Amino acid sequence: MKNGLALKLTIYFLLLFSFFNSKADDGYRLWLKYDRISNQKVLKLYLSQINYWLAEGDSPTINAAKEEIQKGLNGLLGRKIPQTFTIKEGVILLVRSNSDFLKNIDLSKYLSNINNEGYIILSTKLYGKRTIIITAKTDIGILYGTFHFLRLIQTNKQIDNLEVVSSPKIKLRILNHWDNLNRTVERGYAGFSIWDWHRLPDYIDTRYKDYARANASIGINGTVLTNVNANAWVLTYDYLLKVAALANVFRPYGIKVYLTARFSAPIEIGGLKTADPLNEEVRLWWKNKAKEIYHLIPDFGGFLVKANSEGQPGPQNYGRTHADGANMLAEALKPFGGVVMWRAFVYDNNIKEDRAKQAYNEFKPLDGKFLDNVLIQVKNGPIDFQPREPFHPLFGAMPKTPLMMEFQITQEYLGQGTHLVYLAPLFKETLDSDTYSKGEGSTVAKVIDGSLFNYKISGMAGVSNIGTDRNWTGHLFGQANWYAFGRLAWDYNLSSEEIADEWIRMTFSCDKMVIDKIKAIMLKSREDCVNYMTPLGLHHIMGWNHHYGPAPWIKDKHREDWTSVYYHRADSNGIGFDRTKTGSDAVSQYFPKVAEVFSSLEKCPDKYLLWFHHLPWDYKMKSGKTLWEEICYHYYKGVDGVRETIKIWDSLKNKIDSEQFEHVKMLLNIQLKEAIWWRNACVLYFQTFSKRPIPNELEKPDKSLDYYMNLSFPYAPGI
Ligand code: GCW
Repeated sequence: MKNGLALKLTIYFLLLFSFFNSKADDGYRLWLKYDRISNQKVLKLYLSQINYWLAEGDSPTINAAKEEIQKGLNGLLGRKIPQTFTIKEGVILLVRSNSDFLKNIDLSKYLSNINNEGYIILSTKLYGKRTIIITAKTDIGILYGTFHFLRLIQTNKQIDNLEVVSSPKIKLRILNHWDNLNRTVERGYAGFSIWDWHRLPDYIDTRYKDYARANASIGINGTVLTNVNANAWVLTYDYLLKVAALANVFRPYGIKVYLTARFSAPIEIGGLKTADPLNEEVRLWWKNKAKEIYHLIPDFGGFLVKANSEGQPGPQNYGRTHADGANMLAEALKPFGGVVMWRAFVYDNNIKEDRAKQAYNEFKPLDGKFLDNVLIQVKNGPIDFQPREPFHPLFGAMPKTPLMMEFQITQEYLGQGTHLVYLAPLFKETLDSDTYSKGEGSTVAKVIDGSLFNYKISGMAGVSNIGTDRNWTGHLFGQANWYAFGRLAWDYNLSSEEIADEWIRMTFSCDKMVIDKIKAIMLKSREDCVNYMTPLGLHHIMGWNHHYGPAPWIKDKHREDWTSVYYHRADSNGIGFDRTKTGSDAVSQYFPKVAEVFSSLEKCPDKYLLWFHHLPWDYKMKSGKTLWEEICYHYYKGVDGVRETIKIWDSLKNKIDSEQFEHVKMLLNIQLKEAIWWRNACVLYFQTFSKRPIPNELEKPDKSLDYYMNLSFPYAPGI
C-alpha cells in the first residue's frame, strides 16, 4: 500500500515537473504573450512600482486599451492589478491630454511634437503620488501608448524615469493581403486566408480581433483585404457586408480596411460594356459604388490598384494613361476622404526595354498629373522583391506625387515559408539609400515620409505573410518580419538590431545569452540568404512560376522577362546585366551622383555589381579573386552561414520553449538543404559558361546539374 502511494506520488510529481519544464508555445499569441516575468528581481521591482491602473472614457478604443492594460499587467506581473478611479500611489494613468487629471502639468512641449496618432509616456508625480501617465490627443494615441508601455514591461525595461514622446513618421501603415476570395493566398506560405468570406458577416472568428490587436501593437493602421490580382466580386453588395463586418472589428484598433479595385469591375459586376475611365457611365458607376461602400463602412480607407500589369486590366486597354485611371477612382472616393494607392509595378514584355526601366518610363512623365488623394505605390526595387535590389529609381523622381513604399513581408523570393530570413536589414537598406534627388541626405525614407517634397499623404505597405497557420506566419521568424515592418513604418530610424532585440525578448526570453544568440542569427540571416541565392547583384534566377528554389536555366518561355537568362546574361565571356550606358542605361534613371557610383566599376559596391555590369569571368575583384571565384565563394559562404546558424540554434536547447526550439530546428534543417541546393545548382549551371573549376578547398556538389534541372514541384505553395 505504502509503496503504491509513493510510486503514485512520484509519477505525479514527475508529470508535474515535465509539464512545467516543457512549456509548449504554439506561437498563436505572437509578441503579445504577457506571460509572467521570469526574472524575479525585475518582477519584484515592477510589483513595487505598479499598483493600479486608471483609464478615462469608454469609447471602443479606450475599452480596447483598458482590456489590454488589464490583460497585460495581470499576466506579466502574475497578480491582479486593480483599476482605480482616483490617483493613487503607483498608478498607470491612461487619459487624453486635455483630461482634468493633467490640468496641473504642462504638456505643451511634448504635445507640439506629436501628431494625432502619437503619444506621451511620463513617469511623474500627480497630486503627490507616483504616477505613470500615458496620454495622447486621441483615443488611438492612448491605445498605441498602452502597447508601448506594455512592451517596456515585456522587454524588462526600466519604468521609473520615462519620458517617451512618439509619433508615427508615416501616415498610412498598411498591410497588403494577396488573399483571394476562395481563401488561397498568392505567395502565401502560412496556410489559407484568415478571412473566412463564406461565414462572414455573421461569423466573427476570434482571430480577427487578435489580428487587430497585433497590428495596433506595432502601429499598423490599415489593411487591404484582397489580392492586387483582383476579383471584382468583393465589390458586390453581399461581399461589402462581409467587409463591413471586418471593419467593425478593426475600428477600435485604429485599423481601416481597403480593397483592391479591379479595373474592369464596371463590366464584370456592373453590366457595362466598357471600363474606359473617361466614359461618363463608368465614372458614375464608380461614384455610386463608392457611395455604397461608405454607406456600409463610413471610414473605408480606399482602393489599391494593380492595372496594366501582368495581365490585369487597366486604363491603357482604352488608350488612357495611369493618371486617367487613378483619377477616376480618386474622384469617386474624394467626397468620403478615401485614397487611391495606384501601383507602379508595371512592365510589358512587348516593350523592348529593360524591365527595370519600365515603371520609371511610365510614371515619371505623369508627375503632377494625379489628384491629391492618389499615392503611387512603388516596390522597394525596380524588378520584384529580390533578395537584394538597389532602390527603385522612381524614389526622388516624382516630387509632385506622393510615392509610397511597397515592401514584401511574405518571403516569395527569400526562402518562402521555410527559411529564417530577418527582413529588417533589407527594409532598412532601401529606406536608408540616398537618392540625391535634393542633394546629399535625400534618403528614400525622406521621400516616402513626405518630408522631402512636402507630400500631403505618405504611406508604407507590406505584402502580408499571414495565414491560417496556428502561429500566423508559418515560420516563427516570419512573425519578426511582420513585427519589423510595423515598427519601421512607425519609425524608420529604429535599427534592425533594436527591433530584433524587442521581438526576441517578447517572443523567446529576456535572458541575455538567448537574446545575443538569436540576434546574431537574425542580423546575418538576410546576407546569408543573398549569398546562397543571388550574390553580387544576381537576381531573378528562381524556379518558374512558383518561384521556389533555384532555376537559373529558365529560358525560351512565352515571356522573356519571366526567364532567368534574361537577367543573368551568362555566356562564355562573362555574366551580369549591363545597365550602364553601354547597355540598357538604366543607371541614367538615377540622379547623377548615384548613377555615377552604379556606373563606375571602381565605385559600384560589389553587392550590386552584376545588377549593373556584365563582366568577364576573370574580372579581377577588389578582393583579388576572379569574378568566377568570388561567385563561388559567396555561394559557399551562404551555406556556411546557415550551418553556423544551426550551431548557434542548437546551443539554445533547453534555454527556450521546447516547441519553439523544435519548430525552428526542423525548419533550419530544411533551409540548409535548400541553401545547398541553391548553391550547387547555381554554381554548376554558371560553370557551364565559365568553364572554370570550383576552387579546390570548396566541397564539390554531390549531385549533377541535370539532377537539379529535372526537379519539379507542381504543388509548391503560394500560387
Ligand atoms: O512578385 C510578383 C509575384 C506575383 C504578384 C506580382 C505583383 C500579385 O510573383 O504573384 O502578383 O509580383 O506584385 O503584382
